[in-house]
Amino acid sequence: MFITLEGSEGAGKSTLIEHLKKYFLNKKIEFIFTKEPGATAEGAELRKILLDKTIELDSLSETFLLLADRLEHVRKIINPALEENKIVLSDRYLDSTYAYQGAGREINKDELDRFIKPLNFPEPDLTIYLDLPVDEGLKRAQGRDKLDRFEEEEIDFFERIRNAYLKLAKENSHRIFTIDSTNSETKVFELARDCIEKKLNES
Ligand code: Z5A
Repeated sequence: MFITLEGSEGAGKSTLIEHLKKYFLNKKIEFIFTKEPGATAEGAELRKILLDKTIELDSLSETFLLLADRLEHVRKIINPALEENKIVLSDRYLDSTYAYQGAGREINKDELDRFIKPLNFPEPDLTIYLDLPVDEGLKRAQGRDKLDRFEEEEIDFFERIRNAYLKLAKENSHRIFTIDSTNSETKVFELARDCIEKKLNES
């Protein structure tokens, strides 16, 4: 089963993943935890460029680097694990590209699809989207020392991203489950756990 986690700045994905890791370990459920960008050795090099705020990238160049990272990720980690029937849990995946590059960088969806579709990336069975008002997410993220290339963007960029996620969730209700991330950490975990358990029982 392929599960992805999505959300904008500071939505709480990393926090939720720590709870889910403990839950899977306790339940002795075999899983692979992974993330984008940067899960493979090659992707880690691409991640450095993508997050480096001293590097100016054209939006399409940024997209191609993210797609190269995803191709390495899918071919070297995701597909082999799915073939072994493992649960794969990825922190960000395809919806991030539609939200950040599509809505955030304002690349037309048809143009994005022209590059993405031929790559045949597998569709997640379940996507958990953590929804948070932009100002709250930025407040949470700004607790960090250094902001990366994305985190330095204006508030409108993040508003477009949130709206795009909400639209994606509406259009893909068969796989995207939205959690209100203004809930407590524990409540967010419980909602995600219940949703994953339901999906596991169905499969
Ligand atoms: N990107 C892209 O543009 N296109 C793509 O296709 C892909 C990625 C795949 C990767 O950044 C960047 O790549 C990302 C999009 C872009 N940039 N942005 N922005 P990353 O991997 O470095 O970071 P991130 O994915 O954005 O995650 P994050 O900013 O670290 O946020 P998070 O993991 O969702 O949040 P967190 O670290 O779990 O929580 C933030 C704080 O909130 C922390 O202090 C927590 O203790 C607190 N928190 C968490 N949950 C709660 C609740 N429920 N209540 C209160 N406080 C909470």
